[in-house]
Amino acid sequence: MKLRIIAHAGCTDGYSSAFIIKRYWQYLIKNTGITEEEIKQAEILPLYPGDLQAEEFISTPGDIIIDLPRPKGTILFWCDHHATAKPAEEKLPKNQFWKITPSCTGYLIDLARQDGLKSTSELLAFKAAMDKIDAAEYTHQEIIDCYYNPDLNGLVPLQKVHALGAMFNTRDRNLNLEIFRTILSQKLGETPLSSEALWRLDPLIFYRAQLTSYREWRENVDTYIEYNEEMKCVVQDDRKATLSRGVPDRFYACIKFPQASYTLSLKPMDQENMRVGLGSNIFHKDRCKVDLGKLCRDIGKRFGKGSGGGHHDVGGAMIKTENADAMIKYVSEVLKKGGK
Ligand SMILES: [Mn+2]
Repeated sequence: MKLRIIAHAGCTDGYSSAFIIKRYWQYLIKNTGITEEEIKQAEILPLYPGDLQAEEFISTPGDIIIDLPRPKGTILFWCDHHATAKPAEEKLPKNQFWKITPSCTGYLIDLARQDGLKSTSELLAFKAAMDKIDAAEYTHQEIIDCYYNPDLNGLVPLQKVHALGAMFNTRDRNLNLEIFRTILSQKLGETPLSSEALWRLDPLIFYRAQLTSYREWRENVDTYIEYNEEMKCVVQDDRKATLSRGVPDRFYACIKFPQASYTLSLKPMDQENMRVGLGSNIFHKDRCKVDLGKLCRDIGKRFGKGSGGGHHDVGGAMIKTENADAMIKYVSEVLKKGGK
C-alpha cells in the first residue's frame, strides 16, 4: 500500500510525531499488514490544520495523520491531542487516537510504551522536552535559555530540540519542506536527540541564525506591539509593521508584558487571508478564563472559511483580511467578558 505520513507543517511536534511513527510504527499501527519497507517509502507530507479541514482535501486509505485534525474518508491511522479535534463518537475506530495531552509526540510515545516499547532515559528526556515545548510549559528562565541566550557548547535536551526546530523554521517555505523531509528520511536514532545523520547536518548553524533572527524580529515588533489594558491582551497587528524582519519569537509578548493575560497576533498571509493567533500568558495560565481553541474555531467560522481551533490556552484561525477589524472587536468583547 502507498502510505503518506501527514504531519503538522512547520511545527516541532509535527516533526517529532512523524519521527516516532517512522521509528516505532510497529507499536502504534496495528493489524494493517503494512511493512517496514512501505513506511520507509512513505511520502512525507507536511500540512497545516486548515488544509485538512478544507473541502479540497482528499484522504487515501494509506494516510497516517498526526498532530492534525481528522479528515473525512478512510484513513490508516490518526492521532491528535488538540481539544477542538475531539471526535463525536465514544469509541474510536481501530488505529485512531485522541486525547488531550501536552504534545502529540508524548502521546504517541506513551501509546507505544503501553504496547511494550522500552522506556529509556533518552526517550523520556525527549518526551519531556516535547511536552514542555508544545504545551508552552516553560519557566521564565527556560525561555531565556532557549530564545535568547543558550550555551551553544552545552545544549540540554530542551535546547537541542529547539535547534532541530530551527532547521525547518527558516523564512523559506520550500527549504523548510525539504529539510523536514530530509531529516525524516535519514537513518533515525532512538530519538532525534541521538540521530547521528541529523546532527551531522549541524543544526547549530540554523539555531545560531534563528537566535539572531529572533532578536531582529523583537526589535522590529517593538515599534508596534502594544498592550491593551481593557482586554488584558497584548496585540501584535502585523498590518502595522513597516518592515519585515527576522523570525517570530512566539513568547516575546509574555516576556515584554508580564501583566498580560492574553496575546493576540494578526499576520497577513496574502491579499485575502490573515492568520490569527490567540494565546494565554504562558507564565500565568491561571489568568486564562476563555477557551481560546473554541474561540478560534468560532472566529474561523465567523470571519473566515471555517479553519480554526486549538487547545484551551492557545489557538489559531484563518480569517479574511477584510474582516480583521471586526474580528479584533469581537475577540475584545469576548475577552472582556471573560469565561462567563
Ligand atoms: Mn501538537
